[in-house]
Amino acid sequence: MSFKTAPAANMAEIAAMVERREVGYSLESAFYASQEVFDLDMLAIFGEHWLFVASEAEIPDEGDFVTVEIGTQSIIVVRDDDGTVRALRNVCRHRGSRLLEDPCGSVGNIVCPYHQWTYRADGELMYAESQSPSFDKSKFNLKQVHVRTVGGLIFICLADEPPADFDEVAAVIEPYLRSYKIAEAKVAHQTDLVENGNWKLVMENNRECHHCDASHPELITSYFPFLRYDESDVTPRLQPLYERYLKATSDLDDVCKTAGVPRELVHELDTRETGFMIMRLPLDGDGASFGIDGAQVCKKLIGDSPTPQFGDLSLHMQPNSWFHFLSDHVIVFSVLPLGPDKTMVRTTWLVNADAVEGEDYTIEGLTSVWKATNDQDRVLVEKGQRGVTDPSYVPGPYALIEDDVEAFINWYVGRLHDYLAPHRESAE
Ligand code: 3BY
Ligand code: FES
Ligand code: FE
Repeated sequence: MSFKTAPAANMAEIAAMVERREVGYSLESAFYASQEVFDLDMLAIFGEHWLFVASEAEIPDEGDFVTVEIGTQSIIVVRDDDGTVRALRNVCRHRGSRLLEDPCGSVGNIVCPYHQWTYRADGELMYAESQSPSFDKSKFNLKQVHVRTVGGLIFICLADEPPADFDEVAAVIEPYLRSYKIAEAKVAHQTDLVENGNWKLVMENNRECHHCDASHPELITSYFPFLRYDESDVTPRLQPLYERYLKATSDLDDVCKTAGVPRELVHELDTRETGFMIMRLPLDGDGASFGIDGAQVCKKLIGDSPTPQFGDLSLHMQPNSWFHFLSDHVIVFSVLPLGPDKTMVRTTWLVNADAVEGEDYTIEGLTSVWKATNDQDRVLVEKGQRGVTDPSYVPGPYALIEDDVEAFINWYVGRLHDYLAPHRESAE
C-alpha cells in the first residue's frame, strides 16, 4: 500500500503532532479521537505490520476458516486442501462482493453469494459462469495476503512488503512456545468484547500493571502485580507480596532449568519493526494457573507442560496482541480496531485437545478470571477515552513502571514518523 492512498485531510497536522510528541508523556487528544489519525493508523500500522489474528487450533481441518475485520478490510484465514494456512482477501474478483460473512466456519470451496464464482480454499478460481471464450480464469484468483505461523499462532501482513524481521522474531519466540503445542490444542471458548475506546488505549492499558492492584481483584490472587518493577518501585504495603514473588521466582528458575526451557526475558518492544517482549513469571498461591489463588483450571495439562507449576509465559507484541501460556491452558488476545473510539478485543481460551468439558474443565472455571479482568480493563479504557477527549486533557507523564506503555507509544510514533517521511519531504 502506498502513501498516496492516505487520507489527504490534515496529514501535515498529524506529521506535526508526531514530531512534537514529548518522550515519556501520553499522546495528545487527536491521536485517540480523530478519524484522520485512525485512517492513518490503518495504513501505517495495521497496513504495514504483522498482525496476530488467530491460532491454528481455530482452523484444525481443511476448509476451516475465520474471517478477520480490520477497519474496512476483511480477510479470510483458511486451511487449504493441502493443510496449508492461507490468508485471502474476502473480496470477489468478479464485482467485488464480500464472500464469507460468518466469523468462522468450514467450506469445501469458497462460493460467492452474488453470481457464484467459485474458488478453491487456496484462492484459485475454479468456476465463473458465462464469461467470454478469451476469459483467463488464472488471472482472477483471490488476492493472497502474507501469512506466517509461529508456534501455532497465525500472523498476517497486509503490506506488499512485510517487515523483514519476522524470521528473527519467530526464531526467538518459537523455543518458548514449543512445549505448549498450540496447533494441536482445541478452542474451549472465545469472546469478542467491543470497547468504546481507541485501540491505542487498549494496548496502553495492557502494557502496564500499575492499575492491577486497584482494578483486578480476581487476577491478582494469582498474578503478581510486579510487571517490570524494580525493588525500588515496591511500596511498603506490597513488600510482603514482593518477598513471596522473589521466592516463587527462584522456584520457577529451578523448574525451567529441569525442563530445559528458555527462561530469560527478551525485551524488544520498541527496538525493531516487529516489536515484542517474552518472559516467564511465577504465579502466586498454588502457582499453577489463573484460577483464584493460582489454582489449576483444567485437569489435563496442555502440550508438554512438565508440571502444573510452570508459571505464566507471556508474549506481548506490537501492534495488536498479547498471550498468556499456562501449564493447563493458553489465552490469546487480538486487538482489532473498528473506529477511532471503538475496538474489539478477541480472547480465545485453548486447552489440551483431549480435555473434556465438564470433566477436566468448565467454561466458567476456565474463563471467569479473565472475563472479569477484560471487563475491568474495558471500563478503564472507556474512562480513558472519555478523559482524553475532554477539552481540558493535556498529555501526562508516565510512571517508571509504565515503561512498556512508553515503549508502545515510542514504537507507534516512530512508525508514523517513518511512514510520513515522504509527505514531510514533499511539504518542505
Ligand atoms: O495481560 C497482560 O499482560 C497485562 C499486563 C499486566 C496486566 N495485564 C494483566
Ligand atoms: Fe462475486 Fe459476482 S461479485 S460472483
Ligand atoms: Fe488490566
